Amino acid sequence: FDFSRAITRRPALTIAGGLRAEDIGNPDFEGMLTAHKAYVAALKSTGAEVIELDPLDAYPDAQFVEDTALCLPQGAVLMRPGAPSRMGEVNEMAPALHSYYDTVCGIEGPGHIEGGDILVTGREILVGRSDRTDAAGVAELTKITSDWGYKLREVFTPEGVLHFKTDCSLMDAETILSTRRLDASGCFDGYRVLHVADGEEAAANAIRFNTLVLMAAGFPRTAEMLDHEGYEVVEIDNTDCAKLDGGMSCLSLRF
Ligand code: CIR
Repeated sequence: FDFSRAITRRPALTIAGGLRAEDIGNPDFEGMLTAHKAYVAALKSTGAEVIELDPLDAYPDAQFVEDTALCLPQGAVLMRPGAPSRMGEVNEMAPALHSYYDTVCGIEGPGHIEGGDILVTGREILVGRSDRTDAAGVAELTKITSDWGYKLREVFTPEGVLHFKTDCSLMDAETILSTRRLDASGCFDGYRVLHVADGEEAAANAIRFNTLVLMAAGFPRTAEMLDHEGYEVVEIDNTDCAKLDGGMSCLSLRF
C-alpha cells in the first residue's frame, strides 16, 4: 500500500454506454467528473505522482483502469478482460505502462482475467474467479508471477458480485476489509479481517493508498469503524460510478 504513482483515466462523455449488471439509471457525466477530480486530488495529497490519461470515447468503461493491468514491483502484466467491450482498453493502457516499466508482459489467452479480481497482500496474490476471470486466465498469471517469486492463490468471487475486490480491499499487509459474505468463504483465514457494516457492502471496495484509505461516501458505520481502527479515511462521492458497478479500486493502477 506504499505507492509512488497512480495511473487514472478521466471519464469519457460516452460513460452512459458503460456496462452494468443492473440498470439503476445512467451516470451523470458532470457528477462523475467532479468525483474523479476529488479522487485524483486525494491520491496526490499523499505525495504520489498521478498520471491522468485522456478519456477514450470508444471505451465508456475505460476510466476503470484497474481492470487492464496488474502492477507489481517486478513488472506490469496487461490483462485480458472477460468483457468483450473492454478488450481494446488494454492496448490503450500499454504505452503508459511501458513508460514506467522495463518489463511489461501480457496475458495472451485463451483465458481471461481482469485486475478487479486480483488482491495483492503482504504475503500472496489472491485471484477470484468470476464471470470475468476464468481458470485459464488465472493459470497464465500464475506462471508469470511465480517466476517473480509470488505465491498466487485462486479463490472465488461470490455469485452475483462483479469482481473479487468489489467485496474486499487491503488495509495493510495483514488486514483485509471485507463483506461478511466474502469472508464466509474462508478465503482470508489467517488474516486480520475487518467487516464492513451490514447493509454497507458497497463500502468494501476501498483502497489503502499510502497514509489514506479512500472509500465511497455514504457508509458512516464502516467509516467510523475504520477511523476507530486508526485509519485516516477520505470519503469520495461514488454515486455515479456505482451506477456502472465501479468503486474506489477500479479508478486507478497503483505502483
Ligand atoms: C464493468 O462492468 O466492467 C464496469 N462497468 C465496472 C468495472 C469496475 N471495475 C472494478 O471493480 N475493478
